[in-house]
Amino acid sequence: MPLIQQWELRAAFARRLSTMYGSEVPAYNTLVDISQSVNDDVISEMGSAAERLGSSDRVTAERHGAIRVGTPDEMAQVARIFGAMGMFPVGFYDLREAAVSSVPVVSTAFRPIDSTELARNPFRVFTSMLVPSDRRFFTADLQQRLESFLRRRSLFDPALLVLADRAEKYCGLDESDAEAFLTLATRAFELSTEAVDRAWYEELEEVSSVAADIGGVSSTHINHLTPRVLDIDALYHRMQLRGIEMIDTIQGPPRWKGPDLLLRQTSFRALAEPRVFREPDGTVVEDALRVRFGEVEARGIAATPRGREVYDRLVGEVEDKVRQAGTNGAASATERTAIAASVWNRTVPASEYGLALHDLAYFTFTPTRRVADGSKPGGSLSDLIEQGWLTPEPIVYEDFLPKSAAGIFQSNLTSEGRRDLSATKADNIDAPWLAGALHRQLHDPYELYSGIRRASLASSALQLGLPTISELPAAPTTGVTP
Ligand code: OOG
Ligand code: NI
Repeated sequence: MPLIQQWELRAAFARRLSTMYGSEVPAYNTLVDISQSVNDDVISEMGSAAERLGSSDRVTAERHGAIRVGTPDEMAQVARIFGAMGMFPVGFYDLREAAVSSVPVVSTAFRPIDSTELARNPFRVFTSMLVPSDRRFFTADLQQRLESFLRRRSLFDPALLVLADRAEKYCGLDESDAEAFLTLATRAFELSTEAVDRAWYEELEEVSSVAADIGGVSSTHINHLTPRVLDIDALYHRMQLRGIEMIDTIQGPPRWKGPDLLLRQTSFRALAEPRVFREPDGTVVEDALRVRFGEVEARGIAATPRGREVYDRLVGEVEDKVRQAGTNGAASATERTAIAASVWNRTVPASEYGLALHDLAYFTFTPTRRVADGSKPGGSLSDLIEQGWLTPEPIVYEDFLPKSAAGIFQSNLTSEGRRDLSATKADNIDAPWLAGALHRQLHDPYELYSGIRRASLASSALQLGLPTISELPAAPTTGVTP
């Protein structure tokens, strides 16, 4: 029997989740339709330039999902299921710190990591894990009851995990195993029809809606599935015209005169979905919960550590200016957009060439100049770019932004939750800790991007007849300082 390869499992799983989520949350289908029509318009207007950050096939199929689990063991099981599909944990996000509201989770993203696999299908899943031991959110008593509730549940069919390990070991599955794996994996993320214990759910909800969504029920579900759009401002506008209530802002960098950088995201507000509850007196009633929403995103070029510092600095600068501009409180969304664009236009080089020259974003390189006039290539990467020896091609940002993720979580919470501000972070839950819990290497996003850049520089060096090309800028760049 032919082997269904891991990337085929990944692509098929993304399609099945999309069908399943669309049947559960029909507004998601509207979002996908509008995204598609925006993308068609951008491609017909801009032609091949629209495909600078990914082919139209890749962008059309591209999704990210978000899931939430309760324990390190559940997280490790998730890692096996995604490992089956060639998706590896990348990055550590501490939403406990990044969010203003009560979001007691830490997260990573499972995704393919090498260029070939990303080009085949870049499906990624933002995966969050509850931290019941964090005293800023949970008392010792609640922690103990929450952990024992979580210990008693099992999110994944043992048969699914067996198939997952098989797929990882053999780099794929035969057809019948693939079918079983995809069926079980998709089913694991369906919304359960089981009755929710009202008192337990509400007790957790007082602390955090996210805690209730994770630990208040005995199964997990996909929280959202996010299509990629080439013009997020156009999409935002079209959704509003359709009467869909959007959150106030587009998270991430503003629309400005330069190329898309990092990630811009927005969402429509969580919709009421019917759920069954068991009341304290034992009666079972139908009610509704608002937890799942629809998100959409525009992906840009991956920023280097230096570019990221500039980004973070500009976020702060824009916030300060917005505060100053607000007459009674904060400035309007329109004012904010204008302020952000002017700060960016003033500070950041507005071309791929400028971003590469100042080492603000990641690129691969193609040798473009011929040795005709006797001149010889040499010097730093910046020199080679400036003298036209190398032409940059952007590397797409495949990860997430903690501030945007916090904003996405927050904008869809029914309440702020409760947090003990006198308590401080008292644990060692960080990237190395998470790697231990996952029993796998936790990849550093910067190392992955710079690995792709280094490989391209090595091949460029060979073609230009240079011993090596260092990816580090030779001297501090002028103008743009983090
Ligand atoms: C995850 C929120 C973060 C993103 O795209 O930044 C996120 C969640 O709500 O579970 O999905
Ligand atoms: Ni998301």
